[in-house]
Amino acid sequence: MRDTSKSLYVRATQVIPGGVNSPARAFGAVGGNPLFFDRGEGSRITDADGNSYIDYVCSWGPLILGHSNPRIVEALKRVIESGTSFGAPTRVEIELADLVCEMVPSIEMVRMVSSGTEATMSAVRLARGHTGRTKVMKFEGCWHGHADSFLIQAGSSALTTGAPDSPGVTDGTASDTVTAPFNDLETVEKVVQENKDELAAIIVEPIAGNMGVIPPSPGFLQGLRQMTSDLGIVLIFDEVISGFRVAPGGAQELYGVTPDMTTLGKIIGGGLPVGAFGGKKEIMSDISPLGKKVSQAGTLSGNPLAMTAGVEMLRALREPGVYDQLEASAAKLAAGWEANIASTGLGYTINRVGSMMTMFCTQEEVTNFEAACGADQDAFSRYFWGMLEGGVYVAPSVFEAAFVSTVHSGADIEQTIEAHGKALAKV
Ligand code: KE4
Repeated sequence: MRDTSKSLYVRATQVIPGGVNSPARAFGAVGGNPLFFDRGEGSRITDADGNSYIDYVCSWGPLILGHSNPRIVEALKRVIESGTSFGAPTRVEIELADLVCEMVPSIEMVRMVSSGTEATMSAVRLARGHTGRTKVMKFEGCWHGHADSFLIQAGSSALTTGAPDSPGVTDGTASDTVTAPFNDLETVEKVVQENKDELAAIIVEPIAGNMGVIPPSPGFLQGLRQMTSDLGIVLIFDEVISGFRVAPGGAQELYGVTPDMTTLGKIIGGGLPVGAFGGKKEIMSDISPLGKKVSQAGTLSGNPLAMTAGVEMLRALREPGVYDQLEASAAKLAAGWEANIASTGLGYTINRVGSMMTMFCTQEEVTNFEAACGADQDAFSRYFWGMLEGGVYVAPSVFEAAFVSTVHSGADIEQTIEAHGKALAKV
């Protein structure tokens, strides 16, 4: 009997907790069982039941060139027979590091790892080792992966599963993390002053993508930059989502604010496991085996397959016109969604920065975590299933982004707008 998502899910739950290898996929916010997918090609993915969807999850951001990008696939075919991992340096790691440093000038040196979590965890440890200070500030609703220090009022799957302050994180660890509302400089100032001699770093998603998309308010990033410069606090931009997404140089290029360190992931691996942290040479020179020897390591760090995919990805993104195309497609999609919202009178809010966007089922402006949590999640769940019926796969949680790729065609956008209108009618 042919496998279905349902039968695969039943089998998966026997051996994999919740049947998923990441809770973001568990459909916790929308009910029902997760879809299992067999293949992706361009803008479309096909599930185990043979249903095809236009995909806006894009593996949570990496697939800015779509699924099975021919250029990346061909490059991987060329290298895979030369070996998959050596646990020793390879020339392709230098190629990707050169590209990252060229496209993100604030990164003078970069260390490759195998996930965004590793990148952010390592960046904070380095900031602590470099400054000799203990505390880190993060923002309510931001998600920086699942390292203990970040699981305090965290976003993304921590929100979806209702555990923004995760069990298993000790009080000792939690006491070294302070939080403030995103886009609230006044509160940041207050909390910074209360902790200024202990704060090693402020880590921020310069464009929040894990409580839904929330752009920085005018002056917010500039204010963080000023405060951290004045007090010798390391400013870390977590650009795991926004890096190479909203501009070749990420959010720091878009908003003209230069952090001390940047964390990357997703897009730089072209769909393979990757992360990276980098920044000022003065700071990076304290990571082991250099300087203060802040410990950090990884068996598959700089893996030649992930590096090869990343090199092809970034070379493609450097080509003229890519970001103009992404902006045109995303703007057309957003305009169609706005028109649908207007015709239903629902008054829902759309936040968009370039090719990342979220529709919140609320009439309020969404500028922070509290406002995002005020959106109608039941309405979102009905919307999600309505979009699926229309052949469109958006993230199974409002606390995520919809991503437009270079291969979402005009016809895809039109079909998505039509499905969106029908889904709203059922909300
Ligand atoms: P990973 O460890 O999942 O590669 O990256 C962690 C991370 C760090 N920083 C930001 C800004 C991120 O968005 C992420 C991971 N994003 C989530 C979804 N928004 C990944 C999906 C999942 O957890 O399954």
